[in-house]
Amino acid sequence: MRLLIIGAPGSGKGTQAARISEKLGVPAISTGDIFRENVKNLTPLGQKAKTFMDSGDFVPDAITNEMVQDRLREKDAEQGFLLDGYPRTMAQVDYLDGILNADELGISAVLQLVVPDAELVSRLLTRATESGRTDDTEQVIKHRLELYHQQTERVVSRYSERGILVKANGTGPISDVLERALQAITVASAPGSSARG
Ligand code: B4P
Repeated sequence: MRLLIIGAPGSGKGTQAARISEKLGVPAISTGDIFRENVKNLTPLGQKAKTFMDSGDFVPDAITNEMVQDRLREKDAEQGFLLDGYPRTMAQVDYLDGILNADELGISAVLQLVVPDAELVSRLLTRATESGRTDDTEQVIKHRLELYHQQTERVVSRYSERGILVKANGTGPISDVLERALQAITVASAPGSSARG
């Protein structure tokens, strides 16, 4: 299975990706986590990414695309993967198509987690008090949400046009969201499925 999980910051992508990947036996690959790991280890990639992340901007496509391509070439991703937080721009959509088309592979399903903006802000402000993430301040959260609406919603529309998008309500207890997400993925990736949104 080759799956994507898309949602606004705070929609629970990371939370659900870990659980879905465990259930389905494919690695969860989070671009945000890879960047944060690099920032923590002071690698050249981390040094390039840090300024963008701290201000809530996207890391430039060229850097992000190359990093994803390298990660998808690792052995554990051969049989499938769950990409969390990528693609977020139309250029990234095209790049991912190029990587997959070269190996004659397709995307099984794209799961969008839907959560109202007010709840997103409140979740991230709660996380800010616990995690110390430098991009969880009120002003930066607002900017990350704007970028999501401006750029990533176009990505969502593109996958919807292709008929591989499924939506799940991302509010309520984490276990309920997981159940809805797994159900949506199962329906979407069934052969001949027409229940796609
Ligand atoms: P990410 O790490 O992807 O950060 P995010 O979009 O804010 O989502 P995150 O994973 O943190 O939150 P989640 O929805 O899981 O990216 C960080 C930065 O990296 C970006 O701003 C950008 O600079 C860079 N980057 C990453 N990918 C990139 C790309 N493709 N191109 C360019 N730049 C890129 O939400 C989790 C929170 O919600 C948690 O606090 C959790 O406890 C809570 N939560 C989850 N489910 C809940 C529920 N049901 N109820 C209540 N709370 C819940």
